[in-house]
Amino acid sequence: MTKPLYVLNGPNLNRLGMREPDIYGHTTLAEIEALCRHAAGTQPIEFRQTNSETQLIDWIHEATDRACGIIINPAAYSFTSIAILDALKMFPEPIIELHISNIHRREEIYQRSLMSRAATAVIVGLGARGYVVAVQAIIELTQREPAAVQTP
Ligand code: CA2
Repeated sequence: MTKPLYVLNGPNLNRLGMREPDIYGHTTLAEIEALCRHAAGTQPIEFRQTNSETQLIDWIHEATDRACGIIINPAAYSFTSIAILDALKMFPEPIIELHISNIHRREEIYQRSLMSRAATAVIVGLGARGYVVAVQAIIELTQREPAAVQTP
């Protein structure tokens, strides 16, 4: 059975497309979900959003038992949550951390994501298109054969 890909979204991202379009664009989270499903083709996706840190941690634990990869936009928890970082560190498959905006061009409080230490790759600043790129990349990463063990 094909393992699902988890696409997890943190606080306030349910308001995308409604405010601050100069930073986050005009695309709503529902539209982003549709883009992800289209990009994923036959790969099943669990696409979720929560405003709760606890819920994100529980979903990462759930993913650890059943997912082939995680794409996560932890939003503001990127800069504060060691608990989410610890949960991500337990996840054995590829993780892509994603931010719609280029956090490195923003105010200092938005620049140092704690999550990046656990991420296989990080995508920032591509807007909603970043999710499509992340889905394509993580499918490629998860389908890659593990490196052959060299025997003498
Ligand atoms: O660029 C991103 O994807 C962020 O993760 C978004 C977070 C922000 O704290 C990060 O620095 C970068 C904030 C999400 C706030 O969502 C909004 C949605 C609609 C309108 C305003 C904010």
